[in-house]
Amino acid sequence: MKISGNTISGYNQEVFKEHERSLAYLAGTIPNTEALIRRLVEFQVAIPSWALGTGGTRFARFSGGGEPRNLEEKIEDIGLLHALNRSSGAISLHIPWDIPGDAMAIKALAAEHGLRFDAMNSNTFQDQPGQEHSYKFGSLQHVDKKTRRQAVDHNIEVIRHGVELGSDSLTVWLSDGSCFPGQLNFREAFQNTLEGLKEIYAALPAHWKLFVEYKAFEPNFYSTTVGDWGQSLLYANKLGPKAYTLVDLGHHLPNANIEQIVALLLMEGKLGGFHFNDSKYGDDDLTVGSIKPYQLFLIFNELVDGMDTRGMDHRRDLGWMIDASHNVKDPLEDLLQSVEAIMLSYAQALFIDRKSLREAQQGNDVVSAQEILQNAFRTDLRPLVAEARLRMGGALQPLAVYRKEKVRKQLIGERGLKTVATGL
Ligand code: AFD
Ligand code: MN
Ligand code: MN
Repeated sequence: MKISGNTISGYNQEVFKEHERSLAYLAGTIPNTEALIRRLVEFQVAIPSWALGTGGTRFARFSGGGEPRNLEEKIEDIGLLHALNRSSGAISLHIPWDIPGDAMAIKALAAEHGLRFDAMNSNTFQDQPGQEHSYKFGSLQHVDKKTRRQAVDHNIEVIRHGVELGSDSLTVWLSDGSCFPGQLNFREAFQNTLEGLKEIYAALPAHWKLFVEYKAFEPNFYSTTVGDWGQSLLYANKLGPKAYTLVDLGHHLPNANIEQIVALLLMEGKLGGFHFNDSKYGDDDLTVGSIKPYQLFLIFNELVDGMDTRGMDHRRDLGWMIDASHNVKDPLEDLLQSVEAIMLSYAQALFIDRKSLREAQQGNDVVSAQEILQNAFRTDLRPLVAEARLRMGGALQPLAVYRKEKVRKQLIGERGLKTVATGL
């Protein structure tokens, strides 16, 4: 299904007066609202193809119905999101879950919805039917050369699919590691992995980037071979200028200072991309900003400050992606909330009075530094995010339109109640 521009503007009319009032109030109280709105208009967040179905746990999976049955329907779903918020104009694919039958046709369909192809993701954490060598004991780290070869070849095939679709980056997340002390020789696992990554790196087209994603634990529970940003950065530095570290918010040990990690990776020119989600305990895959919105804001503070210091383009120089799929919400509603949380944190970070913050830091004025940050965090900038959407033809209230249009009910009507999207 599609939601037309007319339908959206009809709903916008109903709430326009109220929006105008709150926007005018903001414009009268804070400086530079126009500049802020313009930045928001330009900012796009990619949606992962695997977030469109209900996420499962190792205990159960409760499908909400109407899940996309193939890549075409996944694109259609992201098209719906993008029509509503105009800020999710990219899709990130996972191979082999999303192998395009006809790449040209898929590319055309995506373009019809205003979508481009963001980072490609490889999968060497599951065995596929007919696969010769098992990844039970790892992929690039594996003790058997043939298994490592197979994992390298798979990644090269993913690059090939990406080239056909016009993507320009590959994200490698490895579940490699060990579950028990003694199981693995850490140094050999690292060396094997590095060797494999080097081969993958060598297969990258000139303008491509390789993102090395780290994760502290799970599915391995004793060690992970790309376990933290230090290890990821080691690989990225050894690989070369096209290799970067990718930060997934859910992949740290509890209480990690993610904003500091981001600041230092940016300083080194080695932050490549982001996977947004939220968590209470680990890789919980909860809606962005649902548990720790202040942390998200502090991360965006470092992102904006670090990118501006290096003269980077906010839109293009980092890969922005959501990586979450939980099991109790309608996935599309969850994604609308996530994109909104990202846009809001970005707006708040842009709004920080950096000159005063710098003065407070230089004067060791700890109290003022906190006041400056919290003033930005506590100023309600939602009307600016809504205004940016309105200017692009999106909905002032995306979630409300989604519900009023009964999108899920329509999708169930089209696709059925018992559909299951590929993913985890
Ligand atoms: C993992 C990682 C990684 C991977 C995804 C697969 O976050 O990004 O691609 O889940 O669903 O936890
Ligand atoms: Mn991730
Ligand atoms: Mn994850």
